[in-house]
Amino acid sequence: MKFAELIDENVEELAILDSIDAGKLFSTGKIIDIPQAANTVRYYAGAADKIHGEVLKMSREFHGYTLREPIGVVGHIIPWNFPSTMFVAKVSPALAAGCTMIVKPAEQTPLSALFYAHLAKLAGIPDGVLNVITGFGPTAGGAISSHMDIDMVSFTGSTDVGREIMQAAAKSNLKTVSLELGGKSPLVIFDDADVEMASSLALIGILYNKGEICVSSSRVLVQEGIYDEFTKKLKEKMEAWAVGDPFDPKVQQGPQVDKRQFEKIQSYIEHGKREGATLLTGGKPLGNKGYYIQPTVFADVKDDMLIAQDEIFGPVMALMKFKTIEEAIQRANNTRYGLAAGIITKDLNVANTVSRSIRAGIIWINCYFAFDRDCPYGGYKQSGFGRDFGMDALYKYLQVKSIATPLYNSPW
Ligand code: TXE
Repeated sequence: MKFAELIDENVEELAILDSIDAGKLFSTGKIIDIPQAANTVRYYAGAADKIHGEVLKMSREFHGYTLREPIGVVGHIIPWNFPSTMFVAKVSPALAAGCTMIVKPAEQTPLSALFYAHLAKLAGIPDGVLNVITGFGPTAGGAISSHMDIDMVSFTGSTDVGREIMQAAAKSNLKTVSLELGGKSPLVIFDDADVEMASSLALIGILYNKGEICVSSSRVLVQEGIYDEFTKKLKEKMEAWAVGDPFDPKVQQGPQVDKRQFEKIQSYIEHGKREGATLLTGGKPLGNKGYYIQPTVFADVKDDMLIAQDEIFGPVMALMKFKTIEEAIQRANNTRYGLAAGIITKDLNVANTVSRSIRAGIIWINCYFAFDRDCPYGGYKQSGFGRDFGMDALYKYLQVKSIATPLYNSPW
């Protein structure tokens, strides 16, 4: 609770650090990321004294019960796109579970992690419990995933690195692994949707945090009856979107995190053009200084195009037209990922059918990005396994011990 209080007292500093490091909007850091980080810490602080096992219904001769014990030493390897959110999402349930831990922030964004460690110390968390080690992936991250004395690694990042971490865990001490990986999330918009609302959700879904968010709505499937009207509105809104200095309160999109990401996004844009998708808007860097990219939409995207299959992690949307609900479900699932999905419809039957048919860990109906500290967050398929947030995240840092004792005289 004290740690959460200190985060609240340092909202501006933390938001500034994340903006400097990642190009994130200072305003959203100050209003959303950092206050929510404090609330997440508070949520798990409240859970810390509510961890208990069960009394077992063993055969009549035994009294049996389970204990939930901390899994041990945890290595958290986190990415750069939400440095504060990721830090607290990993650290606070592990602390509540009674684990000790080492956090390795991404090399692009180490500053807020170091500041959180400082605040944790001020809050009275004993030395050695919460440790932060900065460094690069293959060296510092690799040392964590292959370490013989680390009991678990909790990772958020790319699918390729997730694979490497699993291999390192298997080759070392078989540590428990939790992976939150990439996504290519569909937003499915049906004919009965309010086009104004649907186009705004699609816009935010791809442009929030400059598209550097694993649950971005990077594939937008629109039913044919409203496709033309939707496309027109979306284009207008995209072209009015303000890109620039993340400290300017009027700006809605800052620069991409670094040169590598900036170049990766551009190479996908070039791919989209070569693959024959229609460039509806954007498609170029913005200005000649800094890693800014125009909000970009490709229309007429086919499922097998690279821009429909790979995680671009930037402000680039793949727009598709569909006819029937069956086609929408089949195409929404036509991806190796399974992190999130959105559905926009007024028809409850359609919403229920589609939400149960899409293989993804989070489904948003008539909304998008409905995050909450109480809402488990994680993937199906190659988006990984294990959950952050909610009580599921607490349980992943705990292991179950069964204890049995004869109830009366020993049966043997
Ligand atoms: O991620 P990496 P990168 C996706 C997104 C992005 C792509 C590449 O598509 O364009 O990944 O980003 C550490 N052993 N996501 O290269 O490399 C690294 O130091 C152990 C999706 O930045 O996965 C950092 O701390 N650790 C994603 C963390 O892993 C290693 C968020 C993430 O970096 C390591 C970020 C290794 N061998 C990128 N190599 C999401 N799911 O939100 C790197 N790391």
